[in-house]
Amino acid sequence: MHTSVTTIERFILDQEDRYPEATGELSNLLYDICLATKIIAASIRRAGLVNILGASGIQNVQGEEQQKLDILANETLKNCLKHTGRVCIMGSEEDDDIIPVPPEYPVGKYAVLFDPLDGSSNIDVNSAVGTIFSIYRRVSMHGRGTVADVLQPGCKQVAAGYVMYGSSTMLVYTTGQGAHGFTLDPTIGEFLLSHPRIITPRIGKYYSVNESNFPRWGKGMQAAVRGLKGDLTEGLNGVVPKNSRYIGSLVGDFHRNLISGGIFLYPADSKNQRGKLRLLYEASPMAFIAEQAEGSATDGVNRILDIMPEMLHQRTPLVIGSREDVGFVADTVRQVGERNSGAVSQPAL
Ligand code: P6P
Repeated sequence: MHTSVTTIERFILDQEDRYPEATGELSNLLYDICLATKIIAASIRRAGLVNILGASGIQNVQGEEQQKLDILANETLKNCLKHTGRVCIMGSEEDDDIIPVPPEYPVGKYAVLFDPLDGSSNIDVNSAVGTIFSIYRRVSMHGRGTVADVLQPGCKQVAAGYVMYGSSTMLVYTTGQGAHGFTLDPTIGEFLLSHPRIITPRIGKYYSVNESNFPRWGKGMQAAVRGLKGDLTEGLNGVVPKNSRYIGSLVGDFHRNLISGGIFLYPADSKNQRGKLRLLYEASPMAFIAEQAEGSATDGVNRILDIMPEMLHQRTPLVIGSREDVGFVADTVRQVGERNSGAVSQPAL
């Protein structure tokens, strides 16, 4: 029986055909990233068998204990991208500074940022981890790429995506023509189209947040999360009470909510004044995907994709997922802010 399977390569080409001016470079860059994530997936599947579990004894720029798989994922992505002539500069959660293309290789017109293995603290307990990537067209006019090529607002992304290494390996990406999901068939080593044009429900079933931080949030965020649970003690309007789901891995929590409907929150708090998650290689790519799936993403109040980055590892509060739920949080934060001390213009605490 003929099965109409669409490989990601075929899908990317079909999308490219809609742009007569397309040169195929972005398509090839997306293939390069797919190859890197297949290699990472294979390593993760064997992690329990080969001695690549556990900490490396090295700390990354975030001051976080680098897991061996973090390093392997980071080196795999850099090795799959640096020689292609499609990239002018890279940025990674695992590298202190921007990553130039080695002088022996040509440079191209794209800047690529990535979190090579997000949620890596979950590796040793075999919980979902993922790779997140974000692609911009360079803004520098010539030569080897510069930091300006990566410090662009999320609305300038030309593509973004993530790979979740979960019960199956799934890739979700967008180039601004919707968000589409592919599942890796390990028997043939191909990502096959499994979730064309993902649309996230306007109202979600779940809310995902680390509630142990509740005492450190601002009053507005505390009221909003109470409202998500149907607790209307604030006298504000609420939403249909949601179930709590939180696995401590952005990719895993985001993906569940994207498919089923839900809201993920990592607010700023009195300890993390700018929030914990990073703007360029976590919040912005996920925000691009969320908006392409008819969801939305804010820092609690302001649209993530409008934030102008100032630093490579800049952090941001993040509220992302089902459009009406994200809107409820923003409205609640504003109402509480106006009630307590005048109009709110700063990110929600
Ligand atoms: P917490 C993983 O370390 C991560 O960067 C995200 O993947 C995840 O959403 C968040 O941190 C979890 O943070 O403070 O709840 O453990």
